[in-house]
Amino acid sequence: MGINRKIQTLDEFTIQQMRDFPNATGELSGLLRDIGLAAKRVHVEVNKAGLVDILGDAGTMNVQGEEVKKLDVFANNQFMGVLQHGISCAGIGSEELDDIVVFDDEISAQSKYVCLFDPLDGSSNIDVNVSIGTIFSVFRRVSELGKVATKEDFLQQGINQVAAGYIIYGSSTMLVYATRRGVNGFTLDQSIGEFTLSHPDIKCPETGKIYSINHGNFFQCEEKVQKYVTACQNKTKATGGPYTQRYIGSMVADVHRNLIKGGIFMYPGTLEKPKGKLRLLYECNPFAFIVEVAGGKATNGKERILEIQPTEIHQRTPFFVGSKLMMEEFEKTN
Ligand code: AHM
Repeated sequence: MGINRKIQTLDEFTIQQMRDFPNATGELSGLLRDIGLAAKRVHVEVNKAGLVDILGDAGTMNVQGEEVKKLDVFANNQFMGVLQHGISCAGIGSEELDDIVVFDDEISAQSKYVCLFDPLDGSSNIDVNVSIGTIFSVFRRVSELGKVATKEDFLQQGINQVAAGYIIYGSSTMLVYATRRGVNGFTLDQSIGEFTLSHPDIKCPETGKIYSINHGNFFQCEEKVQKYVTACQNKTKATGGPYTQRYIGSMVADVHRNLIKGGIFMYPGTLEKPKGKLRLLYECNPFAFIVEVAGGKATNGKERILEIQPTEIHQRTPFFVGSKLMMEEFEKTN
């Protein structure tokens, strides 16, 4: 029987990438494998969300003062669990946790990496069967190996990310991750329970026709954003349009679509929330890294997301991300 050599699993792919670096220890591959395992467990629960009692609120609020859904709690526990029990991660920061958690066992203290994640982004969409996702960001520690990780390991500029990625629980479940070398997408093949390479070397189209923003906030946004959105609405064939507005309210799905098809995603500051809604460390930084590696751009409207020096784990920022030329047109708007 012939072997289909075209199929490459996430593990095989990361190990193959590692072979190009003779000094690599395999820790990053291990970390990605751990994340893949948690993602598969979350995938199973997301898929039966309508059948069992995991819909609805868990009855608590997260540290952002938002309702925590039961699947959020489950996903958080899964990602935290695999990272704590693996050998590659010295500590985590999560949207669902008030503060960072550093692992103080001997093996974790020797681990090179820390990981920040949003275990289930777009959770308000769970009850209505809309795509949701997990987002993660990996940094090399700046603190001394052998000791427990510190806050400084987490409060690094996004430019220092070693890897970043997301899992989208959609019509199929996909894991997409970036290192400086490229962005690759893996689709979960349920027949073998493995993420397999389906979208090698993803590039974000230079331009596109999709703009994604919550229009309900239009009159709350600064003038520059209003002008750009109006310009998007006024695009004609002659000026590269017409444009299409697409906004699911699940950032993983919105940015994933724009990454593949070309487009711009915006979550600006509003009068009520001048810093916007999205979190720098585990929502914007990872997507900024992925989209930049794929050839696009990401800013807070004034500066590059990846150059912002974070001061707190849960800080928010306005976020604009997408195809290079669309981002440049937005930047030029005044
Ligand atoms: P969540 O973690 O509570 O789901 O919030 C994050 C989500 C993003 O996925 C999405 O882009 C945004 O919130 C949508 O917010 P809004 O409903 O204000 O447009």
